[in-house]
Amino acid sequence: MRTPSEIAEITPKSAYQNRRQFMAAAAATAGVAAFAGERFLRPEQAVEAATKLTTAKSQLSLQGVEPTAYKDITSYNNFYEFGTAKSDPSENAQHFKTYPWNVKVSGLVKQPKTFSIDQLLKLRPQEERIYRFRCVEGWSMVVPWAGYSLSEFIKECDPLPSAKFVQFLTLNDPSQMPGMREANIGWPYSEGLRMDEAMHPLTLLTFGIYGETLPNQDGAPVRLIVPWKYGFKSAKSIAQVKFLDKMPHTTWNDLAANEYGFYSNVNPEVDHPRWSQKTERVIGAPIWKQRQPTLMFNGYADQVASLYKGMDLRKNY
Ligand SMILES: Nc1nc2c(c(=O)[nH]1)N[C@H]1C(S)=C(S)[C@@H](COP(=O)(O)O)O[C@H]1N2
Ligand SMILES: [Mo]
Repeated sequence: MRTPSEIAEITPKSAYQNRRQFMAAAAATAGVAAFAGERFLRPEQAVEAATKLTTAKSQLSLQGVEPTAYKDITSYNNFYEFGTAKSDPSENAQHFKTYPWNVKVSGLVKQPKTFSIDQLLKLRPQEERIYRFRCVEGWSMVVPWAGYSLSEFIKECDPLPSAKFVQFLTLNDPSQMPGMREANIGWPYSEGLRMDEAMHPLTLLTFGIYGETLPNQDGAPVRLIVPWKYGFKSAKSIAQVKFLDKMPHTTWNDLAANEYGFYSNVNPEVDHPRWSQKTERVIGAPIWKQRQPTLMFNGYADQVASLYKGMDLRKNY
């Protein structure tokens, strides 16, 4: 997804790896075993084990579709706070602290509120939602998410009638997220939805995959999933939710407005300026099934097309 101008601003991976080697060497000098790397530098941060989630089946799941392997979902990631390569998040997010965790709700609400992750996890019964997932870069997966409709959470937030948009902000903690210092992006990661999109039952407040809590690299402890939109709309590791009367600024739109719009509905008819969106590469599929046609609204047209009635989807990309 990197635009030409950003590439210059993002430290090359080799330089980043050199810095890690340097840190390990510095630790050795300080009398700490170098072979253990950063793990030894931060002994207080244990790797969180995944916890089982009890989920009910949902009518909104895809039927008769084979989900992508757990290994692929958890090792081929975009999470720039932990680096820009697909393998960076699974390598660099291992010590990310996702408990305790709070989500702060503010803006156009009856009164600001803070929800702990424990409150959020049990606010509504967890459902398994098997959804298609399509990244704007042209690859796709099928993921068995766990969560409940974002609308259920929004009802608990008591937004005012003047709220027309909702913004999601990722945790802003460069001390834990090494990629934030490498990539020159206006952190924290910001995304947003129109209120009717946010209230649509398919929009999922997401806590898990494959019946377990989210691995850090997939956006633990809570993220958004909007299955008919390109993946970058689905903000990870959400720490703040704001209700607004105006469209919020969003990270990828700030970086390249001509390439990444606010709506970002999956649409095979509207190409990205630098590549076609007509087909997608299916991650983990056998070679003869690796390319498939991209579907309008990622296959969810029957459910969501009415949200955009009368809108020019070429202008509102
Ligand atoms: N905070 C944050 N959220 C993010 C991103 C990111 O870099 N930072 N990347 C987005 C993009 S481009 C995609 S495709 C999905 C990837 O989710 P996955 O790694 O769980 O497949 O997360 C989205 N959410
Ligand atoms: Mo993406």
